[in-house]
Amino acid sequence: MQAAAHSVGSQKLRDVFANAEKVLVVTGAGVSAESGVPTFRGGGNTAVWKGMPFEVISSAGMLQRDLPAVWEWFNYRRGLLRSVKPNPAHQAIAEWQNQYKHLSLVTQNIDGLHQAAGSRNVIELHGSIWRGRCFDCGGLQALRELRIDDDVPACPSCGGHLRPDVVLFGEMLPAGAFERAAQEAGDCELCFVIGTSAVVYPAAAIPEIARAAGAYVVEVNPELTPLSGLCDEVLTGKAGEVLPLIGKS
Ligand code: BV8
Ligand code: ZN
Repeated sequence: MQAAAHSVGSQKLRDVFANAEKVLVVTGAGVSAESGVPTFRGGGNTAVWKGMPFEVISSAGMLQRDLPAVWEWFNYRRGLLRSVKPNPAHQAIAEWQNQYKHLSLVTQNIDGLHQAAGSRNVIELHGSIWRGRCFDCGGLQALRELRIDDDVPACPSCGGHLRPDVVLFGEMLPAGAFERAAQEAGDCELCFVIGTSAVVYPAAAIPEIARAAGAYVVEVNPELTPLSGLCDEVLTGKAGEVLPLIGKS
């Protein structure tokens, strides 16, 4: 698909984009790639930290075995994120939210860039790198201001150990998050799937639910994914270049 100067996608997409009332946007690490945030899988290899594939360092097992190592991994990533800004893909999605009666945004990303771009009511399926959660009292602690050196940060309310408020492999998603996302998928007329390799579950099931419910499903990704065959339309390209052109005549 050669991106014409002013529009991308089929006439069908332009029609659905113009007339839909209920829209669902599902995003993964690829939507933040143009902001300089490394993806997990791209170019065939998987992110590795100190010799451990990220599914290992970002796992419930590692939290039990070595909490300081988990903090070191997320401190490193939070350090990377301090200097990044939302890109045109995040901005396009935030603008769409003002255009539609009902647009819901479901992300696997923990980087907070959708919110930084102005998106509201973002369903964070896998939590946020900017929050800590207390093992003992369950209290949440904003981490943006918190100076974290190598120790495990303590809960300001009860002194207990904090953990990153992210969903690790082998852990359940935040209460109600998947259910809300599945509800939106079952109701939407148009579903965009942007920058995800669609291999991590249950997140990857959301577009499948939208498809099964009859929504027009559109994938935006420079590479094909296990989901591509299930989509009504695949826009092959970078989200920051493709999204601003969608619906433009
Ligand atoms: C659970 C937070 C149950 C932490 C994350 C069913 C089948 C098989 C396995 C399972 C299954 N059900 C459960 C599992 C196990 C596991 C899983 O799915 N494993 C996978 C690896 C097979 N799932 C879980 O463990 C989940 N929990 O199932 O609990 C349970 C039941 C009972 C009791 C207890 C528990 C929890 C999963 C969540 C884990 N946490 N993140 C952290 O960030 O470290 S997952 C993390 O990885 C991300 O959040 C995201 O979900 C995933 C990475 O995927 P993507 O975001 O898609 O990124 P990726 O790099 O892979 O791809 C980027 C894409 O962008 C590429 O396609 C690329 O081409 C594209 N791209 C690149 N540049 C651009 C672009 N696109 C557009 N524009 C560009 N410029
Ligand atoms: Zn506490």
